[in-house]
Formats: sequence, structure tokens, C-alpha cells
Amino acid sequence: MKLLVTGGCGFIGSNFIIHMMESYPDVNVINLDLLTYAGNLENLQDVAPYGSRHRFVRGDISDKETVRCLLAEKPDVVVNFAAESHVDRSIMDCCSFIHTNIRGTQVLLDACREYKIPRFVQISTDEVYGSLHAEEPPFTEDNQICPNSPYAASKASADLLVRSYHKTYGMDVVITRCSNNYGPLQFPEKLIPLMITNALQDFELPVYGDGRNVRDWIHVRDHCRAIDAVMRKGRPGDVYNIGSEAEFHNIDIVRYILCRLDKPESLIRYVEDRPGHDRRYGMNAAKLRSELGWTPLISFEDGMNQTVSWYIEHEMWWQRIRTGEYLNYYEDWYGKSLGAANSKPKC
Ligand code: NAD
Ligand code: TDX
Repeated sequence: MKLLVTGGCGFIGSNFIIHMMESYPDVNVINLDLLTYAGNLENLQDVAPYGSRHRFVRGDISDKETVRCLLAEKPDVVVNFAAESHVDRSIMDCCSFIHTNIRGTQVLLDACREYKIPRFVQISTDEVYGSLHAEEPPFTEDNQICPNSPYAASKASADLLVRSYHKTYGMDVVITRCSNNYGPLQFPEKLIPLMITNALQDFELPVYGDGRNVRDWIHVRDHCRAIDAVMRKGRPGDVYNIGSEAEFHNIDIVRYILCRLDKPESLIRYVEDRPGHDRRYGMNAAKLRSELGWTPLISFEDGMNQTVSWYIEHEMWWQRIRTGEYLNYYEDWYGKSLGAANSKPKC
């Protein structure tokens, strides 16, 4: 099987590529990633032993020529992880969110249609559903889309485009909507890695509002196994929710991290709330469980313990992000260890 994975140098994309390499000897991956601030080639060091089964191409999913050139190689599936993914950044300026999350998805869809790619998998998010009240049941695939942040609106727009290409052109597409991920290789701007790395340095931990917003957490490797299942067995045109029923208040996550690191709660600093801050997300993944037989394997407690240990053991990884040194990795290694096979596509 040959996959085109976009955004494979980010948090979930890199975990997905590692999962695919470890799980299947016959899968080859072309990884198209622009290497924005969120893309880090160092995330793929564990893929090195798999040699040419993983090929990195630096490029923009909105760049038609690059995309067409790669699709001319006829991958069996395109899995689109590439996105601007941070809500706070979308509130500051959402131009790049429109460019990548909407325009980029459209360019990929058009090219998949032209090259008759057998399947397109869109990696979406629970945020497209909006916010739940405390007493409401978790989101099912039948909930109405009601995004509240510019990020969520851009992801919802992409979902609707993907759906429309199925309805209009009969393309084989599937959409996954997952809850909040945590685990190794997550960029330390997101809640869990930010709190772990700040606490390790005795910096303040900024908690938005009253800290009582609820997120539903899933370990990134359980998410990757779910994507794998949907990619192989999902019904064309369908949406699959992904989640592992682990809802927690933000403040409890922060306290858990402080306790695990033996740091004082005096590091907590309540700060101004995020504008339009969704109060609660909760996912019902019954369809994925019953139709595709997926079930999460990592409990929240085990996953968090492993994640905290990972950040303790990989201080160099996140310090290089904090100092910006990770941005030089591509220039330092391009043409050396990555080799000519990892250069821009030639067509
Ligand atoms: P991330 O920000 O860590 O990684 C995004 C990757 O996309 C980066 O490597 C970046 O360089 C790349 N990229 C950005 N713009 C690009 C472009 N124009 N062309 C090519 N590559 C580009 O994001 P993530 O947390 O790994 O999320 C991956 C996907 O999963 C996103 O689509 C996101 O919406 C979705 N998602 C994330 C979560 C979560 O909790 N992180 C939950 C549900 C869904
Ligand atoms: O410093 C912080 N303080 C804080 O209280 C940060 C960064 C976050 N928060 C709160 C805001 C949210 O309620 O923690 C919660 C989680 O925040 P993020 O890590 O920014 O994630 P969220 O906004 O929930 O979105 C995430 O889940 C869905 C991902 O970033 C998205 O890409 C994904 O689609």
C-alpha cells in the first residue's frame, strides 16, 4: 500500500507514520509537509530505520503543481493531516487557517479527483460540533456542525467541501473527527505539553478563565489506530467520531501534572479567558467501535504517566523548540542524511 500523508511532520501525522511503519511491512509513505513552525523533521527520527519506505517532500498542500506531481505516483490513499491547528493562533490571525485548512483541502480534493485516487481521508476534529453544556450527551456524528473559533470554522468548511466532493463527484472520502490528543511529540503550545514543560522549568502555568472547561482526551496512538481502521474499512462518504471517553476539567489536568512532577500548585496562574472559549467537548465513538471494531487501548492514567515521562526524557527535543533551533534541522540535514530521494518532487 502506498500512502500520501500530508502534515506528517506535525504531532499526529508523525505518530501516524511511525504507527504505520511499525505495524505493516508493506506500507510506503510519501510525507508532504510545508514545515511551518509546527512541523519538525526531528519527529521522524524513529522512521530512519525504515529507509526509503518513508519519503519526505517539503511543500504546500495548496500548491497545485507539487500535489499533482505527487499524485501522479498514484498513491492508494491520501490522508490529510496538514493544517493550522492551534485555536489561539486562529484568534490572533486566521489567514493561514483559510489558506491551508480550506484552500489546501480543496487543492488536494481536486487533484485526487483528477488522478482518480481510490480514497481520501480527512482528519477533522470534535471542535466542528461547537460546545456542549454540562448535562448534554456527547457528540454523535448526527450532531449539527456549529464551530465557534476561526480554527473550528476552517475545519468545518473543509469537512463540508470533502462531503460535497463525495456527493457531487462520487469520490470515495471518509472524515474522522477526534477529541483532544495528547502524547509524545506534541508541540508545547498545547495544554498538556505546555503545562509539563513549564512545570519542569518552574515557570507559571497559565490557566484560562476559571479552569473548568472540559476536554475529552485520547492518546495519540489510539487516535492513529482509529484512523488506520477508518482508512481501511470506513464506509465511503461517512463521518467517524473518535474518542476514548476521558472528560476532565482543565484545572484537574494541570493539578495532575503538578502532582506527578512533585511541583507546587502555587505555579498555577489564572489568566484572561480565551475569547469564544468552548465550555465542553465530549465524543461518542460508538459507531467506530461497533462498525469497525476499534477500541482504545491506553487508559488516561497510563497515557499521562508515559507522556510526562517522555517529556522528562526528551528535554532536548522541546528545548530545541523553545530556542527555535529545531527550525534549522531541515537546512542542516537536507541533502545529507535525508538524501536526494527526499528532495522536491521532479516532474
Ligand atoms: P500540528 O500543528 O502538530 O501539525 C500540522 C502539520 O501540518 C505540521 O507539520 C505543519 O508543518 C503541516 N502544515 C501546515 N500547513 C501546511 C501546508 N499548507 N502544507 C503542508 N503541510 C502543512 O497538528 P496536529 O495536532 O498534528 O493535528 C493534525 C490534524 O489533526 C489537524 O488537521 C488537526 O485539525 C487534527 N486534529 C488535531 C487534534 C489535536 O488534539 N491535536 C485533535 C483532533 C483533530
Ligand atoms: O495555556 C493554555 N491554558 C489553558 O487553560 C492553553 C494553551 C490552553 N488552555 C485551555 C484551553 C482549552 O480549554 O486548555 C484546553 C485545551 O487547549 P488546547 O491545548 O489549545 O486545545 P483545544 O483548544 O481544546 O484544541 C485542541 O483539540 C482539538 C487542538 O489544539 C485542536 O487542533 C484540535 O482540533
